[in-house]
This record gives sequence, structure tokens and C-alpha cells, in this order.
Amino acid sequence: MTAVEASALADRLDTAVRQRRAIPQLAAEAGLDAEAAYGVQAEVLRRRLDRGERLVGLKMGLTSRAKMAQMGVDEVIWGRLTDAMWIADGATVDAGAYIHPRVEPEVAFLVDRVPEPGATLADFAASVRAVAPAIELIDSRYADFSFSLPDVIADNTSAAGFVVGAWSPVPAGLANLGVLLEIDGRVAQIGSTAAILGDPRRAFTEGVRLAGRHGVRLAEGWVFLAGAATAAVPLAPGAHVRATVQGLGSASLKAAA
Ligand code: OOG
Ligand code: MG
Repeated sequence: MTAVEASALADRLDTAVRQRRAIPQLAAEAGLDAEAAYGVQAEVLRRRLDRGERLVGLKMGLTSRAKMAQMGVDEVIWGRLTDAMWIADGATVDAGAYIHPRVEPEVAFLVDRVPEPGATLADFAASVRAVAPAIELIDSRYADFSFSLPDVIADNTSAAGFVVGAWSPVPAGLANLGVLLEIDGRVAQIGSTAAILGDPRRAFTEGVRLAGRHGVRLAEGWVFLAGAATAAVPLAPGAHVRATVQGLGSASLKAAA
């Protein structure tokens, strides 16, 4: 894949975001593999940064079986978060600003000391200052929310928005906390942080490792989303969404009616 080809694919994805219109998958036709897809993702991000957005974190995708099964892709992926994607806790969003938005419950970490590329679980406590319940709003740019591994990587892992609840000090046990996604006060999804690679701290060390392979190093103050513990659910106009992580409280958003 040449730089010009990567740039053309990034343009298609970026246009889909700005026009809120789904596009056909592009990896098969372009002969895009996962490695080259991260190059397209970087190009997609460059377009956002050129418009004045700021990189504020990283997100993991497909770190749980529930998500892998729902999306039919079974490899852990990572993407980039910008300040424009950050939705204040409790805020109202316009579902019409997206193509086909879905929400999913997540665990967020606040990066403290920049982790070394070879960071292990033993380094986790020194690298992470706080933890919070979170909601990720994903919005695949592909028709029918359907994609291959390289397609979803190029599309910045469907990243579109995220809500972070109140930060807490990291508790001793993070590996098996109940996770709840409620829509309009009714339970939509139930899970456990154990679903996130067995322990969401592992999503962090995996993210450090995988992003490091592409020369991306986490920075102090960044948000890190560990990946959804459950399947995602469509965000309908008028919906009240709440994600709760046992012992950490909840994060919420509303979709305008
Ligand atoms: C890809 C992004 C997956 C997660 O938490 O697993 C993801 C998608 O499902 O569209 O963000
Ligand atoms: Mg997610």
C-alpha cells in the first residue's frame, strides 16, 4: 500500500464521518491487511488533528468474547480518542449526528506515568492513576455495521464518542466486577470486568504493547478505554443510557428525542 493509496482510503472514511453516511467495506478491494490498516487509521486521525482536534487517549476493541462474537472478528484491536469525541458525563447527544450509533459499557483508566513499551501487569499500578466507569459510543462507518478486521482497524475501531464517569483510585481487585448497561432504567446487558481479557489491566498492557508496535506511546493524562465487557446496543433517539461498574459508580448519557 502506497502513502497515496492509504490517504485515499482515509479520505473515504473521513467523508463518511462528516457526511454521516455509511460506505461499503474497503479492505478486500484495496488488498488492505491489518498492518497497513493501522497506517490508514493514522491518516484518518491526521484529518481530525488537522481540523484542530487533540489526541486524548487510546481505546481497545474486541477484548471480550461478547464483542468478538457480536462483530464476528476475533482479534484485539486499538484505536485513538480525540477531545471532540469526549461527551460530558450525563450530557445529551444527537443520535442523528451519527450513522448508526451503538453504546457499550467500558472501564476507563487515567494514565499517570508513561508506561514503557514492555510494560507488564506489575507495572500497571505505577502507570495508572485512576479508574472510572465509562460508555463508548461506537459508529462504524461501514454499511450494516459490518466489517473485516482490517476494515475496522482502518475505521479507527468505530470510535465516535465516549463518556467517562467519576474517577476513583484503582481498587485492589479489578478482575471480577459486575458491569451493567441500562437503557431507560431497564437492564440491556450484564457482564463482568473478567470478560475483558480476564482482567481489564491486561487490556492496558496489551494496548501499550500493540500501540508501541506502531510507535504510539501513551502520554500522561490520557484516557484509556479497556474495551466493552458486553455486546453493544443501538442508541435510539430519546434513550437514557447508564453504564455501571460495581464499586466504581456509573456513567450516563441521553440521546435527544
Ligand atoms: C469495533 C470496536 C469494538 C470494543 O469495545 O470492543 C470496541 C466495533 O464493535 O464496532 O470498541
Ligand atoms: Mg468499545
